[in-house]
Amino acid sequence: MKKIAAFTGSILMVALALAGCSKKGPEAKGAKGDKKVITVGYAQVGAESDWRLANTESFKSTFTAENGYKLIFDDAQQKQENQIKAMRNFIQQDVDYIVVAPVVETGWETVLGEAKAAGIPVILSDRQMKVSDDSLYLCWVGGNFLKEGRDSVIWLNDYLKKNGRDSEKLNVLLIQGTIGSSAQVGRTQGITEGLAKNLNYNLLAKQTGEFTQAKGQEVMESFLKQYDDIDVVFAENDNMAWGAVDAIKAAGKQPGKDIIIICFDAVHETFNKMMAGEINCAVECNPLHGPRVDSIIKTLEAGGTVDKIAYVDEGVFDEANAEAMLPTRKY
Ligand code: GYE
Repeated sequence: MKKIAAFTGSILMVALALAGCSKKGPEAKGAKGDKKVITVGYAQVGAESDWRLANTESFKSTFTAENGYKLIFDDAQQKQENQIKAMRNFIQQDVDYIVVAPVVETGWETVLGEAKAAGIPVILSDRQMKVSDDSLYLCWVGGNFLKEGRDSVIWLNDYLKKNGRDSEKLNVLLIQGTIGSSAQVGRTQGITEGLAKNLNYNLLAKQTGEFTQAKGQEVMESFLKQYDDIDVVFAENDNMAWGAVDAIKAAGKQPGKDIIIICFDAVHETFNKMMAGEINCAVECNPLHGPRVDSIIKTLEAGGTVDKIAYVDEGVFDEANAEAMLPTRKY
């Protein structure tokens, strides 16, 4: 049985809808005394970045048989149509929960409606969806991308001040993530709004690097051909920043010195690059959502309530604290 009784607040409506549609009875629990195995289908974005690999690992190591789960994992290779197909497969297999990290924000109503009609709760993790009716999904847990974007510019403001460069005019470039993903939308908004508050910042251009290292490098190469005076590069994830670092070196410039590099995620390799002085700042985005989704499901199974939206706490790291922080980092 879908344990969806006793929801409160904004979740009440979806609980009622799901409970009404639920087609499984207590008999689904198996023989008396048996512990029910919970089947979870995870529609993952892809394997585009180190953050994503850490996220996949977090789900695979959490949703194990020992922990009472059967995990059906699907890699959508960064394509929404593949994710929708995966969700339909999960519905057909009558899983207990669907978990999705939606590649983009929009276009989910139909498949969410199908899950709802089948009585299967949908939990969003990592990226968000923008849907006309929020009761189509149960809840979401992930990073606060708008705040991450804002934090990155706050770091830049402080850094320039500390280095006596706060009255300098600076040319800025932005390498964006997958266009239309909530990680891109939030970070771009936070960055561009932050930059617009200071007339010294001149945003020359922004272009997507699809959250991959290869694309990030390509975009940086073309930026370097177009502009000879680049002061700051924001890359909306670590891997694109690594690609940018390589492109800058190949162009005979020093990343982190000639050009300030700021990125998002803060996985181990970025700490190494901050310690080597090639990346200046990394705004944290925590990928370890497996245990968070596990705890949501356990709460629901016990008849409890969960928050509709839950943001994870995230920090900001830079050259000054990278070495001290690295041993404490889990990804
Ligand atoms: O920053 C990036 C990944 O959605 C927060 O997706 C996630 C982003 C992350 O590919 O590295």
